[in-house]
Amino acid sequence: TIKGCIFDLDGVVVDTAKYHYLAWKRLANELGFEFTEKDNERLKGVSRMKSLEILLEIGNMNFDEEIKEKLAEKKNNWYVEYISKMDESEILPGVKEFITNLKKNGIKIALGSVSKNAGIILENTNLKKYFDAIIDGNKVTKAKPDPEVFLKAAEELGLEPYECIVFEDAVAGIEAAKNANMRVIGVGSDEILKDSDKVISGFEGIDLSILEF
Ligand code: B16
Ligand code: MG
Repeated sequence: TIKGCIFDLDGVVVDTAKYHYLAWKRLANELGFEFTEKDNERLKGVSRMKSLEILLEIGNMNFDEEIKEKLAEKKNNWYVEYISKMDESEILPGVKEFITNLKKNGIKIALGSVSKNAGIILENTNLKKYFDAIIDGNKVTKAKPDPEVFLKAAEELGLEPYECIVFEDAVAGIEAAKNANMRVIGVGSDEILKDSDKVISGFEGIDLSILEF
């Protein structure tokens, strides 16, 4: 039976995926090339530096390490500017109700994000109190699809991987959950998340039966 739920942050709990996209697009445009929403799917769940590599590959560009650090920092500054204006209204529909319901039923809750900015987002949206364990980009060294983030989350909850379910919106995140030997529910579009065990379009109207397989 399932004893813990691990939530990805960007794109699952809050719609920060759109802010990552806007900031990367701004950088691409400044460098002189287009960056589409479809391109952006490849960046979801991927670390900041790896995201930059993919972006530069799309734009057919390359820079030395020092400049790359600067570009990543520039993107992050824009991103932080966007997320610093966030509040509770940006929590995705049904998320709080679903998490509250899980807690009432004795299920433990963890955050499993590779973002180094997770803390600011949880703070601004007042969500910190819901989580029994918070694993973010400051606690992991390997980004998804590496399972590290989810394994650490399970460990901090005191659970075995098979007792946990992951909620993810990114292809890399689904792979990471599979690599951790966990069940994974995709949040988003069927087409993109076809490798997950189940797909939901969002949390509105979702009850505990979703955890049954
Ligand atoms: P940062 P998640 C991931 O968060 C995002 O999906 C991904 O787009 C981003 O590049 C990564 O965090 C790193 O974020 O630049 O804020 O450290 O989906 O694992 O919650
Ligand atoms: Mg995500």
